[in-house]
Amino acid sequence: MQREWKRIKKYSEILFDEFDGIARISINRAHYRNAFTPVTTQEISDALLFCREARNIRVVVLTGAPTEPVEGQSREDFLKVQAFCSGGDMHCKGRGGYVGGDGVPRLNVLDVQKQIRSLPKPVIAMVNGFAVGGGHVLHVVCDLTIASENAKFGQTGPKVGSFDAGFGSSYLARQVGQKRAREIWFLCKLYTAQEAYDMGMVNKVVPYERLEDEVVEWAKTIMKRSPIALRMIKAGLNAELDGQAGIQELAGDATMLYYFTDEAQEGGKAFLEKRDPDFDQYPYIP
Ligand code: 1HA
Repeated sequence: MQREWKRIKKYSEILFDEFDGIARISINRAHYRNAFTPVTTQEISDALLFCREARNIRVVVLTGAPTEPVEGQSREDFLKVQAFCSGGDMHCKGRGGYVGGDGVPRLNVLDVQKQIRSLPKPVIAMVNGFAVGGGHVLHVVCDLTIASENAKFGQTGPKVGSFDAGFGSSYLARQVGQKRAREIWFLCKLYTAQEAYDMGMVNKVVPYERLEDEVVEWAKTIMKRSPIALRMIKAGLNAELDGQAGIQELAGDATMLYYFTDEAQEGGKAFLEKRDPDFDQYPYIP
């Protein structure tokens, strides 16, 4: 089905669109299999910040822009060149990080990973082709992954002089188990969407033409659920892995809920009225 996605904001290396409460962030560098530069990741960060603030956005979808169809190109050949993201752009890999126009080396995709995990809204990776290297890690950190049948998954770091020993390893291992995570990193093989599904790092595999419909259906179902319940579940699942930083997120959400109570309001009111707070009026629930 064709949808009328509305452009939220114009960027140079990503597309940022909205449809019925769903924000879609597409890495738009299809000629390089949607590899990211420091600019791409900075733009994704900016778009995620927008999604955090925007009250009408309930679900975020991360994907890669498709290539332009070439005349005479078969469906099979078209599908072979599609990418979700092929990781850091090797043209900018310098000493100390990926180097943009300002000459400064950065690993700012790590900020994007943290933002995706701490966004209090579900993020779905819509994997339409290669999810490789740092691009693989991006799908790993999303809450859900829906892939098309042509998608290919894998790490390349130890082959190309890189590694992600953070979420790209530890969180991956939570999804596929320690043995599989080590295999993925040690061998640097590519896996089919079905293999990635069987390993537990993909929620569903569908034909390419159905991918967006499937993702939108999942998003619409999610949007029928209680936003605060989803937010708390996401924070709780993260906290289990994220130590103090995870507890901070979950605790922040608990504080937010506490501030909705009369009991919390009484504390502030009493301070401003220069009297002792009367907390006895609020019931203690066993
Ligand atoms: O590990 C990290 C980090 C760790 C910690 C903290 C931050 C990190 C940040 C980033 C990363 C990384 O991402 S390291 C891993 C970087 N990525 C890769 O090693 C993947 C490189 N690409 C590939 O292995 C393959 O291109 C592919 C499996 C995704 C697709 O293969 P295919 O279909 O055979 O296409 P190919 O011919 O290789 O590529 C098509 C075009 O896209 C080529 O350009 P062209 O010769 O047509 O001008 C190719 O150079 C370009 N391209 C593909 N991937 C990248 C790329 N150009 C730059 N960077 C890429 N990553």
